[in-house]
Amino acid sequence: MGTVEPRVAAGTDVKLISGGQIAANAQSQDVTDGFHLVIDALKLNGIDTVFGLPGIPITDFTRMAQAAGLRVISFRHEQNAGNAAAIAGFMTQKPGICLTVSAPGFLNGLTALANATTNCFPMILISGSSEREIVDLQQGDYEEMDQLAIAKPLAKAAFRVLHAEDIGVGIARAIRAAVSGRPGGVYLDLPAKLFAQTMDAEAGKKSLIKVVDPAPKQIPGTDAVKRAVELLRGARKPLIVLGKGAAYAQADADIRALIEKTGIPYLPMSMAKGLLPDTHEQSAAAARSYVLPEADVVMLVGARLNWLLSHGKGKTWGGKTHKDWGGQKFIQIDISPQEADSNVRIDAPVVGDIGSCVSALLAGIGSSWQNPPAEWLAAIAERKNKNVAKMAETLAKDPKPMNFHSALNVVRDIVKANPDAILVNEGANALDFTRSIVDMYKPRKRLDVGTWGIMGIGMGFAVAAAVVSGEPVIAIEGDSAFGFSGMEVETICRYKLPVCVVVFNNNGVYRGTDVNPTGGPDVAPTVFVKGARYDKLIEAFGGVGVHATTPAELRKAMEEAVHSRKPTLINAVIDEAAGTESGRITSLNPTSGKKK
Ligand SMILES: Cc1ncc(C[n+]2csc(CCOP(=O)(O)OP(=O)(O)O)c2C)c(N)n1
Ligand SMILES: [Mg+2]
Repeated sequence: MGTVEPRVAAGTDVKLISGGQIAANAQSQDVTDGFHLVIDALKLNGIDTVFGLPGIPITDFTRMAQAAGLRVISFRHEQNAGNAAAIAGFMTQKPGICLTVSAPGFLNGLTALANATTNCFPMILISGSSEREIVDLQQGDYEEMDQLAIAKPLAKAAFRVLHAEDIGVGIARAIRAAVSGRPGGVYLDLPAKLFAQTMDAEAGKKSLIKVVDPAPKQIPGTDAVKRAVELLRGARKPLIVLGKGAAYAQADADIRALIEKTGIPYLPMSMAKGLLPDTHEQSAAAARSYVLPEADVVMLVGARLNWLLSHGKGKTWGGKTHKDWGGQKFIQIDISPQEADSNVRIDAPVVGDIGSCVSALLAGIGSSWQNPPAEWLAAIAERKNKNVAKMAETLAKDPKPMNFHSALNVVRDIVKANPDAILVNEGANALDFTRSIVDMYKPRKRLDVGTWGIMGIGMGFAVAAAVVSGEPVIAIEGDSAFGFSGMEVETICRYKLPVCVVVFNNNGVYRGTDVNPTGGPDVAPTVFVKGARYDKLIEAFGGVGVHATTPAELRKAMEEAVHSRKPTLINAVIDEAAGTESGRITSLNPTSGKKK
């Protein structure tokens, strides 16, 4: 890395010394350095865990952070460390920290940062970077890249710190940007030289900032609340949609009170499942395709009208064509004033943090609230009961080989018996079936592919969920999905985390039945090695591997895993013909216009 030339704070008489000496010197009373200032700034702000992967220029940082009492969780690939940081942020409302090396490590972490921004998860990607003078002149430094410029469009905010005395401000700005307003991913660029810069310890300490009120409440306007309450009061067929913003807000008691006091049926989006138990009588989840087009007033709580809600229009909402408005009026509770009208007219935007908005609405509805008309509730109950009965029938079957339903019937029981366990979920069929079959009972217990439907979150989320909560984690993984982060089973074993990974092995992406139309030796692009034994993978690292071909075997293995808290990977063999193309979103596939 060449010699270090620390920029020294004015008024100090610190000598220029080499990197090795700095570390030794930094332990003396009067000198500190970039390494320690970053660590101290994080600790000062209540950060207790860092997810990352060591290498130049942050190897020593990871050692020093551990020595200073931070928990440093080291991964096998930065994307997984980044996903861990992002979901830790979602679970705790504190920014999750991901630490990477320069250029390639930074790029590996960037997908997680972009995904965090898209999903409104607060995280800070801290990447070391190479010599600015060389990078900016493009003179070919080791891992040369203008990382700040690349991160900017994908992050909520991006900063670079060049001088040790600015570290306090840099960390403070990164924390505020990550958690205030709509949370998101923040990039913090720390050039190699910064870590070794020294300054007077006392001045260094004074330069740090403990962020006061990092995510200030945002109180909605009284007019906006009144407008929303009136619209809701006049509704004949009201519906509430809970999004993951509502789960993030940790306003669980007030959200439940609002739903129960108004008597309005609600739909939880995927990661809002469990905000109220999925078995709640007001849940309309099992009658989704009935309530969306039928509702006349829909209140969105921390849910955006993006593709997951068919943009609030089209046939899903009762519109004539895929672009037509269905006629619903919308109330939207969201922290971002720019969210309303993104897709359809929002008649009553309520802008503020979810907690403040929901409590204002609770006050606004008062004590003389009339439940929605009985016909509306009865019509929903009728559809719901019918669908639930139909599902129960399907779940009771015991086909050979095991299919998604018979396997998920087991998972459903295990989650019911362990409502504090966290469920991580990715795949296509493995995702969609799990979401609709496995009931959640508590808030923020379901973590999944989110807004992008991204594969690869599995093991990063599972590690973070276990580290942050100490609760058992159950990861239901499509075999393709698992492959994106599968090497982290070593990380799970290394930290002895109570994670039970269940690979739904149907021999491929969506299905294992495709064939190569040319008859050539290559298998079809969606097909993997048939009969693969993913359970063997975890055995290499001392974990428990189980091969399960029946629901009974799966049940036994899952019960043991949750009970023993031992790292476990169950290879659950699923009928390779059971899945559908893209799971539930087959229609998003473009179809060829060319006649075959
Ligand atoms: C990063 C990323 N790459 C690719 C995809 C496309 N994709 C969607 S689901 C999926 C895998 C589905 O197969 P599997 O996980 O085995 O689930 P199954 O349907 O077989 O249960 C893929 C590759 C994606 N969503 N994200
Ligand atoms: Mg599969």
